[in-house]
Amino acid sequence: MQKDKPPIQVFKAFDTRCSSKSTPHFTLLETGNINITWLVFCGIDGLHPDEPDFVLQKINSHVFVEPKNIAEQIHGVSSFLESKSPGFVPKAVAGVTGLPWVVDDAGGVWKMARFVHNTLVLNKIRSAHQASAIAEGYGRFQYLLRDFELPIADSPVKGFHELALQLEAFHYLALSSGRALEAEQLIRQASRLVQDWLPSIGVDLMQGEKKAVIHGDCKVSNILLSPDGGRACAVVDLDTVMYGERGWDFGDLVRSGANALGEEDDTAGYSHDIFKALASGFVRALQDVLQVHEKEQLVASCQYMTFMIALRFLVDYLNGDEYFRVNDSEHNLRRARVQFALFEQMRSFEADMLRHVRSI
Ligand code: GN1
Ligand code: MG
Repeated sequence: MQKDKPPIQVFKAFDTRCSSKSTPHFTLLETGNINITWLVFCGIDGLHPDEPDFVLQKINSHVFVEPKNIAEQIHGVSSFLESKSPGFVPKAVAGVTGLPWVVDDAGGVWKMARFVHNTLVLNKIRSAHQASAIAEGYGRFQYLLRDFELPIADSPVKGFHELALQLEAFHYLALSSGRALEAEQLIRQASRLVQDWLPSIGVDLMQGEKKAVIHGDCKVSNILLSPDGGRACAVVDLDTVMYGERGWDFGDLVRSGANALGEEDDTAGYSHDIFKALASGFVRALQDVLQVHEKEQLVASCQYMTFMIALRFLVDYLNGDEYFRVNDSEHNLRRARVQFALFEQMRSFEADMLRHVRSI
């Protein structure tokens, strides 16, 4: 990870209320697999002197090939949400030029938002109580955006959450990658699933009608909870807001939240109690807009999204770790193994999952 401090002129090119005399202090946030994120302390908030004032990010232009679109989308979405539900997403900070981004001397595109104070961020869900708060947060996010027209209609990443491109890359790399031998077992497992399981997944999930505005990255840690964990205060990381299927968000949330071990462990630990709380919270928040076929798809979405992320990690491993940030050369392989294990665990709970969703 690039650890050089952000150029001071980048920060100064944002329209902040920081006095030009105060020297900002930057701390690298070691989370996130794509962008480089810095917490900025410049002492403008007397009420929270120990917390940062801003979150400054360099957008990864290898992944987001139109980085300015990402910043523009976030500004549009956050100002709309601010008018509907103040504080529910971080306030985006524009550049002094009035544009929602700042470009550094090397052409890198940066964005910035206000830090949201006094919240709790989890990487793993510990109770049904937390699960329902997190799921309601994502459900509410989709609900508030139900009639919103996105400023940028294109996907933030080409084919994001559609399996076709991943499958194409997988089939090619399984035959050509110099790392295929090390990943032999997972390649065999994925190939078998493509034959035996994939046909059970409808085309609508694979390609998407893409009518709903979704968050696109419903990790547990992208919801900021109240300090007691009982309420979602804010939703962060709006990089991937796009048109998609409501179930894509739900499936992503379940694969992130209903795994008691988290995605960086050596194996997975599906928790059906957490699943139940996530499903109830999500459906409750969306009950006025969730169509019958969308509700029916929720369980298949969990398998679909878990398989897809498993495949994305595997493809990236085979491709020499070009996409996700890794700590070592086996990192993506381990991540893929965890997601495939979670996928298999979820399949064995399919009937119970369906029964629960139908009972909500
Ligand atoms: C990436 O960087 P981060 O953590 O916000 C990825 C998500 C994955 C996630 C897995 C644009 O998100 O799709 O689910 O890693 N974001 C992109 O941890 O690919
Ligand atoms: Mg993200």
